[in-house]
Amino acid sequence: MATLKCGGRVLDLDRPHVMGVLNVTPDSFSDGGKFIGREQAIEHAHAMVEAGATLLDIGGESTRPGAADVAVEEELSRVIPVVEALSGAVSAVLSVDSSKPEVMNAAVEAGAGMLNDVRALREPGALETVSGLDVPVCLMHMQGQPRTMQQDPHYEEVVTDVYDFLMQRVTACEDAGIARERLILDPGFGFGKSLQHNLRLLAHLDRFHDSGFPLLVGMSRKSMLGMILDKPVDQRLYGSLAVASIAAWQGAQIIRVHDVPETLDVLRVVEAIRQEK
Ligand code: 7PJ
Repeated sequence: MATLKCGGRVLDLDRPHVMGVLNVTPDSFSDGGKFIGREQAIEHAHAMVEAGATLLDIGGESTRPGAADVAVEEELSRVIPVVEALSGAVSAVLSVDSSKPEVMNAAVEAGAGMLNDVRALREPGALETVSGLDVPVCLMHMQGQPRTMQQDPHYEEVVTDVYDFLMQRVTACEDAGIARERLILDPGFGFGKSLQHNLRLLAHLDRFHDSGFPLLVGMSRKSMLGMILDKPVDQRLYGSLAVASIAAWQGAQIIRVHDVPETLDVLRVVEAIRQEK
């Protein structure tokens, strides 16, 4: 059985998992800062775990296209109290979505069992910091920086380019003393990618799965769905479920979503079919 050791918890990687998004930012695009209040965030976290989320991804820095940078003190004050309140109180693995070494350190100290870095540990000090922590880390591909990444994304061949980037980050991690067994990969849907880039990556996700690393994907409510459907963010549930099922079918083990119970139904059905492959 393939497993992932997340601090005190062990995740069975032979089946797909739902990671519930818990934003503690005032400007996150898809829930409009609805869960910015600490009490509300914690309440929402409990609801997602009760609905079956086995991971929660707690983020205090909005990485939506055009979003402003957040100072480290501000990010710490948004994220750490929520991790402290949930650690020990919920059965889910607590993941913290951050690129800042200070936040990563404090998060694991407060009980986080996983780190999620949209910059794939490219910030100064991030590799060294994670090397000293004993939790898995998700390495995500992003071209450019959130503020400008959607202006003119460009690839020679998007699947190969993203794959090669992730393998380079795997090597950088190993060189820094981070064991392969701690690494999770994510092609980074929507991060410096056109609609066609995103669709090609999803259509060829099995290539990433073939690398042998656990795969995390996040497409929930994203603008790639808005572009296909011509619908605003609050009307992208069915589109989100469609892409979740296509990712799970190709072996993605962690699906990062806003709509937990709906996605769980989809994953159960996909998994039942996959058993017969
Ligand atoms: C992702 C993420 C993603 C990983 C966000 C949003 C934007 N982390 N953080 N993968 N997206 N690993 O939720 O729409 O796709 S923030």
